[in-house]
Amino acid sequence: MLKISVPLVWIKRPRLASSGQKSRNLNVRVLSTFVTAATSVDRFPAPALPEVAFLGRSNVGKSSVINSLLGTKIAKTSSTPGRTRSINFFEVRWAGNPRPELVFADLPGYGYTRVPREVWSQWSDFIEPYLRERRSLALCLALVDLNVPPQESDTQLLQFLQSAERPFLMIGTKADKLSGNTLRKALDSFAQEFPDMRIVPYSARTGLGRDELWREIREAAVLPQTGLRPSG
Ligand SMILES: Nc1nc2c(ncn2[C@@H]2O[C@H](COP(=O)(O)OP(=O)(O)O)[C@@H](O)[C@H]2O)c(=O)[nH]1
Ligand SMILES: [Mg+2]
Repeated sequence: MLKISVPLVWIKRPRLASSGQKSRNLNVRVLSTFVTAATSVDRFPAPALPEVAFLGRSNVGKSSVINSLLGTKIAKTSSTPGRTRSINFFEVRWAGNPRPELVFADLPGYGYTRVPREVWSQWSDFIEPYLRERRSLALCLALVDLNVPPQESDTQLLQFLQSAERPFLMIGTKADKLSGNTLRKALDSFAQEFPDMRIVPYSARTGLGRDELWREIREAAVLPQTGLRPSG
């Protein structure tokens, strides 16, 4: 399998916060609104806010990670792989602030072999144009299931993001299913497969990795470093 080496500078450095020490530990509620489910480029919402895309194979836990970050069940989860056929956009704002700050995009999962032709045509019709051309896309989160060995399709996605020069971060999902030792082994196997790439272990069940991921999102989207995170 092809090895990819990604420089550590992929994630943009944060702009220095002007909000200062006082607001650092603020724990503000995050509110989210469903915007639209787009199945073609002309249906994408206007690229007005920094956007975070959630990518990964079907069933890896994309919608669950979104819900855990937002502290709500806004993104539909399913135990049947291949359910999301559209890019689902969600606006995110902090409680008390009337305007949204960023957008989350839940993308259709790849690697669902039962409908390869359909998935391929989706990829070329609107997913690839989205990833290549979306001006507002600030960060791609490439989700991998820590309970499944690294897959060829994950390598392909990471290669694609690299070739498109998109900042990205790997998220290792369903970490709660592994004990300390097996978790370490799983992380090692991903580190071997994808050297120099950071992977954040995550659990939508326990909240492991949530604060760290919020920090990464705020930095990539150049949002003030206020310590904002869902309180509910
Ligand atoms: N144990 C555990 N299960 C999870 C976690 N995240 C997702 N799942 C389960 O994995 C399945 C697929 O999740 P979903 O978010 O719909 O995946 P998507 O297809 O990538 O959007 C569902 O049955 C979830 O309950 C997690 O952190 N821990
Ligand atoms: Mg989903």
